[in-house]
Amino acid sequence: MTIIITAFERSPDGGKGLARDTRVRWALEEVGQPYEVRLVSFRAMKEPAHRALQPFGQIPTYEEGDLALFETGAIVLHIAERHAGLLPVDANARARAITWMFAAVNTVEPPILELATARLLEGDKSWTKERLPLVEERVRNRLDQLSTRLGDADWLDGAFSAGDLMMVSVLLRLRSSGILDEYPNLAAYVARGESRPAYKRAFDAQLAVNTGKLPTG
Ligand code: GTB
Repeated sequence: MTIIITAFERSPDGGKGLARDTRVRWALEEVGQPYEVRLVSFRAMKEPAHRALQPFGQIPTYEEGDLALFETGAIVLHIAERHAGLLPVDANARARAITWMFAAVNTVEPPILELATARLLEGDKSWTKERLPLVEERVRNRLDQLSTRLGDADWLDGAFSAGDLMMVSVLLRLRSSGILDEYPNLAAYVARGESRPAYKRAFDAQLAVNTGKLPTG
């Protein structure tokens, strides 16, 4: 069954891999599933045909035969449950890996998104200068905790899993802030994720869309 995902026709990040289709591409590359991409404009995203797939008018979506999914956490979990490579076989280890997926999107991502919003969308507001340190503090608080838990391990719980895929994807959004570099073990963790061949393939594929350059190698 052909897997079709949606992505920005032109991502606002110009191909830095920060739009959320990258994490879905990465999961599909990790498990070796081919996929097709339907590119959507900002206008098309808000139209009924796309909202039937994604009620909030966003990308990415995932279609596979009769199944249509949205929300990257749910999409990556679906991929990980149906194909080997992203979740441990042992039931308890599997449950813990899924826990890290939820931690990534529910606990770590919100303050990171708040920071991105404060910088990109509210940078011109009179109160932003005063508010920004508070928002950055919330991000640092989460990174302190995550950094302590990761310690000098390569991955969050044993072998690389969908939990790491989601956590690395979430942390990548922080890179331009410089805050990630304050935590050498987290910066190295993200770099480890990015150096996986599957991540590189996913990154190159989204870059090709946004720059018109075909992936090499
Ligand atoms: N919770 C949903 C999920 O995980 O699937 C969130 C999906 C989402 O936020 N999609 C964004 C979108 O469609 C694209 S990824 N936005 C358009 C809209 O809401 O109208 C978020 C994103 C956008 C741009 C950058 N960037 O330019 O750096 C990074 C991330």
